[in-house]
Amino acid sequence: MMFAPGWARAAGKLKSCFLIVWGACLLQLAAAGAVAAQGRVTQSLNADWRFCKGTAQVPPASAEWQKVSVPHTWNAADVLDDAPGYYRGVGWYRKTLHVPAAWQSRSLYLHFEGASQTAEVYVNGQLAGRHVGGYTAFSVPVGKLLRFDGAGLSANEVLVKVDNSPNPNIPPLSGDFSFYGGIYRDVYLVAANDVHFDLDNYGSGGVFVSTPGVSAAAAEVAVRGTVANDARAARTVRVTTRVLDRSGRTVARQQTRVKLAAGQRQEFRHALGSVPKPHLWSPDDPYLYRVVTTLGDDNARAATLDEVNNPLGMRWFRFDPNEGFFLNGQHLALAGASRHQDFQGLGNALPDALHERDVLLLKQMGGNFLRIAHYPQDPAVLAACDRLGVLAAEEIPVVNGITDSPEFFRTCETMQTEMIRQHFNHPSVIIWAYMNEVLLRLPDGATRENAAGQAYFKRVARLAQRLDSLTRREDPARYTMIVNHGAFDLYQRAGLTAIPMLVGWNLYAGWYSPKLEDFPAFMDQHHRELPTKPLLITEFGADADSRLHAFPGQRFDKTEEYAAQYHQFYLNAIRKRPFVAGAAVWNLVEFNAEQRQEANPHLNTKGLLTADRQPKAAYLYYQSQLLKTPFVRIGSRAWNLRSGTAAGPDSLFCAQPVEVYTNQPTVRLLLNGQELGTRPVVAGVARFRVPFRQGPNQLTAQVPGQALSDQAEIEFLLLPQQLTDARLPFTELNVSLGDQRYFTDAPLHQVWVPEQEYTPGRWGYVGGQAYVEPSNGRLPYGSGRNILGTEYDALYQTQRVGLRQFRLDVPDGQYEVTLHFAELETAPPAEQLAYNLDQRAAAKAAPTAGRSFDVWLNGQLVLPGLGADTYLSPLQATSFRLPASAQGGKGLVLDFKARTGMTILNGIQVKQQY
Ligand code: GCB
Ligand code: CA
Repeated sequence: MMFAPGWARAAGKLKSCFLIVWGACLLQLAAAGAVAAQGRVTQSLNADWRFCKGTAQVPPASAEWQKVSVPHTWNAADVLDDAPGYYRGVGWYRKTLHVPAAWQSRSLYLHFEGASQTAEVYVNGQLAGRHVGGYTAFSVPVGKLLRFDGAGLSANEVLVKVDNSPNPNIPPLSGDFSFYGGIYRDVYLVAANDVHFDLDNYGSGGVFVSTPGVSAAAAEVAVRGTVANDARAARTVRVTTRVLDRSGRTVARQQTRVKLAAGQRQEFRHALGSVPKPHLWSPDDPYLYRVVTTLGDDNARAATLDEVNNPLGMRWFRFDPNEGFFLNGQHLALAGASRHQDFQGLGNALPDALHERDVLLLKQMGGNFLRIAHYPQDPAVLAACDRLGVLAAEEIPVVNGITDSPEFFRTCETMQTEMIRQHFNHPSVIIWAYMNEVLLRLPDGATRENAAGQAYFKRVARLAQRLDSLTRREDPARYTMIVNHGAFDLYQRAGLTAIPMLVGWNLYAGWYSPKLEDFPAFMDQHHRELPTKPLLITEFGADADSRLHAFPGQRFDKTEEYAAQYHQFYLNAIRKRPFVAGAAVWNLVEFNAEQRQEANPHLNTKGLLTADRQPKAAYLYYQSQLLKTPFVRIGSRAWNLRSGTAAGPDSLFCAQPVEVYTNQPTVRLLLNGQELGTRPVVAGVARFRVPFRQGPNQLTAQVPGQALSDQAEIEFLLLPQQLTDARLPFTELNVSLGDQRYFTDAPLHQVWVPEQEYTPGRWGYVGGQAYVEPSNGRLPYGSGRNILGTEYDALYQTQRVGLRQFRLDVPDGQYEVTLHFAELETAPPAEQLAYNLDQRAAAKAAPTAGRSFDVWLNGQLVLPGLGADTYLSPLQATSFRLPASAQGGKGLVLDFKARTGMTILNGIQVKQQY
């Protein structure tokens, strides 16, 4: 017997409920050495596909088919480049299936875990099935289209047309994430017996497990499903459900006989009496039972015709508007994060192991709650939540707005049904949601007040009502939720806070709006005005580019320091309000949003982890607050290459603040073995000032009286205060103008320091002011625009305007000076950042005011007439490297002289050669 290489992988791996089943069947068959297998066979089909981007019709015969394996996306690279937009269109995939003659009598299906966003599956040139929606699984029956020639293996062609073009009838319509195209999750071929559990039920496993009653004393388990008889003869089968504990002992069992006419489908229901003293499932003890449902031939006692395995967690829960969330009768503050499904460099095409790792990283943070947003994710995510004890909310991608068309409504309903049925058997799921910030973008012509607006609110409410009713019908045991942005009255008025069982709020006070204090006020308003409605904080977060640091951080400066401060404020405010059932940080990980203009473009940097999953300070802070085990970590331990200027003319250190995060009462800090003091811990944080020295600095945080400590190795590049200081010979200086932040460039081993004003003996600018983007009220300084032609956007986004000089009183010698420029004034001016940034404002940029200026170096005109007519095109990084010699103790003097408009400088690097 021969199988595709994916065979072993499918068999060995723990997958979602129904995939576990398949694995189990395979193992069983292999052990029995069964050749004429009767049970279900499943092969993963990930290897050896051919792909081409193409036209809407048949793929061009001459097309250069590229060899790929799935998971695959065609957008992994183009969401990262400087060209606005990414390919949204058709892609074709093809693959040869080799099927044995013995499968002719079987029921054969192709199962796709996800293809974005529409798919048409052809087998041997004929349409086998279609699917709409990029985030849910689907199964396509292919048996009738497969060819079986002779006794050996027969080759069959599978062709899949995938399309991620924008489509007004398919959510999401817009959003702050990239809508990657491709077959980006696993694909399987299922060969079931002609009598089998339902394989035509919205891509689900066809068998549904629930726990109608669970208490510490006893649990009732219910199982329902459908048996399908694809055979030409009538059959009578036995359906058996067994509940096994972890040791494999059967704790409950039920069997029924089902009679099926040829071609008939028949439902079955098992109510398994009570399991005494069930081992409960919880985050601390995610104990899983296994529910094995088998189909046996009534005549041949031994043969198993089909088998489906599902995980089972015995738990019960409720939400209370005053007291929050309760699991198994005990209060549990839900705390965690949301997560998108992409990974640095891979787009959304991830191996399961990377999905699982994210859930583990959430667990290791102390999180017990995952908001699976903004769409259903890989079954591996749900399975990991079950196993690790992470409670989950999942939602369909109705984001920012809706289309008022019957087709859009129907697509939403189908997606919701698929999500619920596909992930029904995951005990981790407690909430099904279906809308995110749906009133963020009103349609053209509609306002909050006018008739068009009112009509739109009605239509949105109608869709919400339909999805809510559907969800309660499909799954009466879970809660429904709508997630809103912080416009309380708007959602109230539209009726969207009344429809769902739970209301989620995405709140960004202190980020998109100025005052942190508006956050607690908002929670209190909900509690006051909607006293019967439990609430969750479904989003809050602040961007942090881990290369950027400042003392102190400021709102919107994208430093880790501000983000850490923001999260400390939020967590404390949430904890003071027991009526808040749960909170999920936006986001666990940095994620790609192609249209985002940022310090690090195309990236939403609100992640507590970087896009390659390195923890930022805020992640460590959450660990200190959420983990129950003793914990201590130096907050900025990952910032291990730093710089700064010596504290005074005589000192050989630079003092910078360092935060230590712990759940213990006091912390002692040592620098290179020398004690810096012991500090009390306030709300999880102990604050120190550390006198860093040139070179390696070893920081040790200790909890007095305990064997609990953390160590960080930090290399410090100490800049002399007086540039001729012989004890700290000048080597190089990198300055970001118009900037108050440090920027660490680890790969180049360079640190850019904030600007300063020139004083004799030192370095700095003379005259001018920091650039502030006129149309952007959020940035404290600099521009938010994408700068083309550089990976160092953050540096080019800030600038000093109108400076007269930049001077450095360096010792005599030979130097290399590099000046960096980017024209930040453009027309049209930058768009205001909305929560979702789906505009294409970056596409066109033209200079507003003409500017032209000269740069002189040590009295020589080196850059004449810099301006729009010469080298400075808008939002384009430009730099010039100039040799320079300092002589006669005069240092280096750069003069900036305007011809028209104002002079500018974005960055300067000075390096001593000899
Ligand atoms: C939101 C959205 C989310 C965005 C986030 C942000 O409210 O729900 O999709 O990514 O804000 O970072 O702006
Ligand atoms: Ca997968």
